[in-house]
Amino acid sequence: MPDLGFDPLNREPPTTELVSSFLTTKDAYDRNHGGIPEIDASKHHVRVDGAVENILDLSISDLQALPQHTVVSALQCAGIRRHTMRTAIKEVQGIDWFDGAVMNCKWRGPKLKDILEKAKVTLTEEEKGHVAFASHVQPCQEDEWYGASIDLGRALEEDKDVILALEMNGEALTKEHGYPVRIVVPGIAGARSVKWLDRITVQTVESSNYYQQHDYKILPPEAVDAESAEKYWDSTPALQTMPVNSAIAIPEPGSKVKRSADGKVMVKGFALPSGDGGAVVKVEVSGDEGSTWTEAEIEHDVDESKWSWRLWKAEINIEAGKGLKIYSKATDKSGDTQPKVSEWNLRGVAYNGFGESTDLEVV
Ligand SMILES: Nc1nc2c(c(=O)[nH]1)N[C@H]1C(S)=C(S)[C@@H](COP(=O)(O)O)O[C@H]1N2
Ligand SMILES: [Mo]
Repeated sequence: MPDLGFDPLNREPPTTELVSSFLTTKDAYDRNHGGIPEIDASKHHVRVDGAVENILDLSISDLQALPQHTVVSALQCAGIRRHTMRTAIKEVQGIDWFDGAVMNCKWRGPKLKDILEKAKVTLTEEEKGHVAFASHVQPCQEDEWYGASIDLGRALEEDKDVILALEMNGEALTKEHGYPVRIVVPGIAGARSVKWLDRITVQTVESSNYYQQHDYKILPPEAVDAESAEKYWDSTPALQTMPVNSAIAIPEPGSKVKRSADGKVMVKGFALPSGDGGAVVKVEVSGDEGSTWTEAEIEHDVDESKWSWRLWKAEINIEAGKGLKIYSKATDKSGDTQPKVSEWNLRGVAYNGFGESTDLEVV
């Protein structure tokens, strides 16, 4: 395992800031397993190979010359809300992410589908292929390179909107977020949206990279520590689609909240659709541990899409007191909704129990 000799950049913004704008144009979370490279875009290439008739070697200007697509999509770390899983259930392994490991951005670049059509994939549908993405520009903590893969079927489906993003919110990607090119796979755990992309390979197996094989999986509950997890990694599928989710940004946990004259409190947050479920259509909020729910008002935005988050707000009735809790619960178009608590797993990924703000003092 490479010893990087430094700690990669991993941080998230406060959720109060996140919900201040529909598009996350500043201060998006950072998740890195290695360093952040300085890449000269004029020398950067993406090689497309594997089970294809035509091997391609695409420069950034080649990518810019292809038809460009704009996709507004949330991108979230699989570990988002891990803090709630470890505090609500029991200890897990991984960075202690709160609710802010998500950004909602306008991505732009060529479609992966168009590139694979140029390369002419030779696998048939029955062969159930995979498309592997890789970045070899620098080593990571657990592997010499970073890689991930998704199903070939998803890559080829027009309306899954998988793109090679050159831009984020109308500007070239920043180096932190993958300049000059990253994959963006809407609806899928952020781990598969490979930054500083330099290779796309069509193959019959998943990416062999550590982060596809030995991380980012919902291990069964029998895996309780690193040792007992070992025998489950190979048989557990790689995490792909993310579950419907929501989080409360305001009031912040631990804060003192003053009710209005008629006993109400304003609650604000965001909600994320499940990987294939279509947009979030309903958000409910409860100030009495889930006995009664108030439907939140979903704020609409010109840029919203089936992959984007929804910001919401609700005025709820709540009794005065200490140590109080507010819950949120989102439902998407296909009816996917959040359970009160979702199943514990060792790596604390894909937590989607009710959104919560705890330890509130309401006066
Ligand atoms: N090359 C590379 N790509 C990567 C990663 C990485 O460490 N290296 N981290 C992945 C993970 S786990 C996530 S959640 C997202 C984070 O993207 P961001 O840093 O732009 O927020 O990038 C993904 N792509
Ligand atoms: Mo991640």
